[in-house]
Amino acid sequence: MVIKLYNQILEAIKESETIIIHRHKNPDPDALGSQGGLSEIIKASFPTKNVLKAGGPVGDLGYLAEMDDIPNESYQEALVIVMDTANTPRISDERYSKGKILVKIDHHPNDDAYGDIVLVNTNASSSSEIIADFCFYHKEELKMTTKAAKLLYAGIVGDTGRFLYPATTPKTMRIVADLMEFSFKPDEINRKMTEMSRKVAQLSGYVLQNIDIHPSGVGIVVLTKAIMEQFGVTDSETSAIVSLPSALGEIVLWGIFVEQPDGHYRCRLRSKGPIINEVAKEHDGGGHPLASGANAKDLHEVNQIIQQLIQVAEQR
Ligand SMILES: [Mn+2]
Repeated sequence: MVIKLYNQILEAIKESETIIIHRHKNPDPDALGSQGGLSEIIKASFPTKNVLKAGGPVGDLGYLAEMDDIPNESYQEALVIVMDTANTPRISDERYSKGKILVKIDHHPNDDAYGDIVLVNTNASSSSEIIADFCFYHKEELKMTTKAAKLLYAGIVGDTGRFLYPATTPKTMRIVADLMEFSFKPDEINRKMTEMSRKVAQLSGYVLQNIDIHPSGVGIVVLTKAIMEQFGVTDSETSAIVSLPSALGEIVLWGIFVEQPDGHYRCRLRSKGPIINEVAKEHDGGGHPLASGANAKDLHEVNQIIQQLIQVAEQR
C-alpha cells in the first residue's frame, strides 16, 4: 500500500515543474524538517524544478527552514504537497487548494483524508521518517543530501521527544542510522533543540511548582495571559514545557491549557497510555491517541475537558 503511494508520489513529482510544499500552522521541527527535507531532496534530484516552501512565520525555528515568497500564479500548474497536517484548517497558507494536484503526507490519524493522493502512515514516528523512507526507497531516483538528512533527523528527534516516545520503532532507529551517515552534526542539532531561553527555563520552574495533580493521575497546567506576561513568553514558547509533566511518576495523562490573546485556550493533551484524542475531538481538536490538541472557548470549557480527562484516567 505504502509502496504504491511512494510510486504515485514520485511520478507526480517527475511530471510537475513547480512543486509547492506546505505544512501546519505553528510549525514544530517535524513540520519544518519534513517540508525542508523533501524540498532539498527534490531540488537535488531534479535541479531544473521550481521547489517552494509555503507557510507563515516559523518562530524561533528559523535555523531549520525559511519560507519562500510565492506569487499566486505559481500555483496554477503546481503539485502541492502538504506535510504533517491532519486536517485542512491546520494547513498554513490557504492557497494549498489552488494547485493542480494535492498530496497529503502525514502520520496523524487520517480523520480528514484531503488530497488526490493520501499517504498516511500512523506507524511512522514522524512525517520526517516517512520522507526519509520514501527517499531511501527510491534511492535510484531521489538523492538524499546532508542538508536534507539534517532536517529529517531534526524532525524525528522532535516528534519522538529524542526517542523517548512509544512511536519510536526499530525502523525509526534504522532510518536515523542511515541519516547519521551524512556529515551533519547530530549533537549540534540536539543541543539547539534542547536549548531554552532563560524566561522559558523560569516558566518550566513555575510549571513544575504549580502543576495540579488529581488523584486519578491527571496533571493540569493552566497558563493564563497574566502568567504568560509575568514570564514574558508567547504561546509558541510554551511548547517547550509540554512534555515536562511526563517526568512525574504519579501522572498518567496531562493537559496544558494556554490562554490565547482572544481569550480562548489552546489545549495540549498528552498521555502515557489511556487514549485521549477522543476527548480532543469533542473540543475542536484531534491528533494522536497519546498526543492531541484541542481548543476551549473559555475556562468553563477547560474545566469540562479536565473532567473528561479525569474520567478517562479513572476508567483505565
Ligand atoms: Mn509530526
